[in-house]
Amino acid sequence: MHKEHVYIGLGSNQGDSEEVLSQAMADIDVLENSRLLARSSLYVSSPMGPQDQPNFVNAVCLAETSLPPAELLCALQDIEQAHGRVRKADRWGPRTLDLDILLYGNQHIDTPDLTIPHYGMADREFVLVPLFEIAPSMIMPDGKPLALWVAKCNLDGLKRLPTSNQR
Ligand code: ROI
Repeated sequence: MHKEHVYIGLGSNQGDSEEVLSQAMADIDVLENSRLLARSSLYVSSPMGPQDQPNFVNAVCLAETSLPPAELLCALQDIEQAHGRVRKADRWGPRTLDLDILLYGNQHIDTPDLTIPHYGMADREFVLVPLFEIAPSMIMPDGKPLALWVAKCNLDGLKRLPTSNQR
């Protein structure tokens, strides 16, 4: 069966975020017709958007899957739900678990539900740095090396958690 490589961004700032992210990556590993290939370290990041919310824990993982993008999105939303995510009108508020498809093979997708490559990647250090950790030689959809995107982002609010915190 044909499989695509998919990079998924994970974020949480409610509950035991480190545990939630580790569990979510284990959940992705057991999705049907899918397998986890790599996981970044966990990072603590100051919130982008409204500042009156807790710091986030972020990570990126690489999986291979034969689920088409829309089915993968549904499966990831199921994982979000299982971790108590309640979708609120407040798009920028705190969340127990946020899973974003960053890249799906080299496909470009633009539907009401799904924009791939993920629209916010370029200015999110909490996505680019963990992505760089597991894909240091990646060329981005604009043809530029990921390393160049990382070099341009502000790393001030970002801290890699020590390995002892990685579960
Ligand atoms: N800020 C950080 N640092 N990490 C996130 O995952 C994140 N997710 C969000 C908003 C509220 C935009 N801010 C974030 O959805």
